[in-house]
Amino acid sequence: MTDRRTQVAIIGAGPAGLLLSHLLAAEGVESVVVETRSEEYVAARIRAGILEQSTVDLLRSAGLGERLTREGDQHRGIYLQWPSERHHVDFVSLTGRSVWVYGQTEVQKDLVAARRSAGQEIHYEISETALHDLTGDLPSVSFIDSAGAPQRIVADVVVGCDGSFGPSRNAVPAAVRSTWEKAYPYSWLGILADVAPSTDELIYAWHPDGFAMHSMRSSTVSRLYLQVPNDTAVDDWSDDRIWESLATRLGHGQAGWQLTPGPVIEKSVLPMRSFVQTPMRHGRLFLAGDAAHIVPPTGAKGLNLAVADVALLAPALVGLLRKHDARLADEYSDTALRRVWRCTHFSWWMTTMLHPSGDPFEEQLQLSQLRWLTSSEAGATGMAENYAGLPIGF
Ligand code: RFL
Ligand code: PHB
Repeated sequence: MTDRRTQVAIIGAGPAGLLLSHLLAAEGVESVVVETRSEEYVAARIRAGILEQSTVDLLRSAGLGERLTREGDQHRGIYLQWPSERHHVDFVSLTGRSVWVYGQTEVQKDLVAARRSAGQEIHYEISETALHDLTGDLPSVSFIDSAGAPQRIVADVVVGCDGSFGPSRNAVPAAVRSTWEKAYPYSWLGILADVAPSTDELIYAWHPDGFAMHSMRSSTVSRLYLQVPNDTAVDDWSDDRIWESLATRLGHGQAGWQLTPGPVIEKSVLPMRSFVQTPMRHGRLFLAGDAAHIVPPTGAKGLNLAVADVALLAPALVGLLRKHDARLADEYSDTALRRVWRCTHFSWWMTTMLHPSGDPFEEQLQLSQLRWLTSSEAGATGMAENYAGLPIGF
């Protein structure tokens, strides 16, 4: 077993883990990152597409905004629609804040490039990650490296940025942790298509057949989703069937608008759930991002929430490790959870408003809510404030 001593051991090289190592390095705090997957696999995973204003501001101020500014597409708002109606909700005029279309794959590539040029130590393709001595002064993370050799990182602090399936959250003893969870009775079938988007901004569509959404990655690549039953097999949906359903749900009563189909590059089914684990700190273990909370994708919050956690955690760890000031670290869990619960509520609210449940009473309430949101400035402003994102530290 080889021991390596560092200040912060970070488990997971997704956006939360890499951004944390980047922000810590900028303040002179050393970290080592470990990751089960390969660098290529992590960078190719197709996930989030929308960045909030505060995420963009943070990435820019951290020196990660150059390509985002060049290639990202700033959107003023979104379209909300239901049969025969389509309304634009303009976040900029309502709140002065906007959102950006810039894929998580691109954020990940920018982070990898920045960490590589800074010489960040990252161990990819590791296995058997285990956390030790989390309530002592010298916690550690052991693992088997890509060459099969046992390794151990001994640190002042361990941060679990290992997403929904990593070991960190379960390293908090059951007697100490609380979890809240909700599964939804539907999933999303998502496609990435090599075709120019048929819309200038995202469309969220309520339809009696199920929710549909038109998003995008660039001026030539579209991302679209369909509500499907849980346990749907992706092979049951041919490309033709997907495009027909999208055209029906997105085009219903939209005179003069057409969905342009194109070659499907990727196709997958995503289950939806809400999950929160508290506290986000146990001894010298801190949790950030999907390791501590999961939201259904309807509100576009997951990646933004991971970034917001790290934006709080980095100064907290700098205070703890460089200035011997534990105040922000002690407040981290409570402060982060305020935003986590706000985003958990917003994601649940967007999800339950837009996915017809089959219950006729509930469906009338959904439509009533959509009409109110798109006709009342007060309603639209509440949605805009949550979607475009509350300031870091909210
Ligand atoms: P990640 O990205 O899952 O990274 C965790 C990393 O930890 C590694 N890992 C381990 N490493 C070492 N040892 C172990 N034992 C490990 N176990 C796991 C994993 O391999 C992985 O690399 O978590 P992080 O960094 O917290 O980032 C969270 C975001 O990835 C996630 O919230 C978003 O993708 C959610 N999300 C969206 N968020 C948005 O803000 N806007 C969106 O538009 C949006 N759309 C989406 C989404 C997620 C989706 N899927 C597939 C879940 C759309 C989709 C379809
Ligand atoms: C996406 O582009 O993948 C995306 C956008 C907005 C969402 C969810 C996913 O709410």
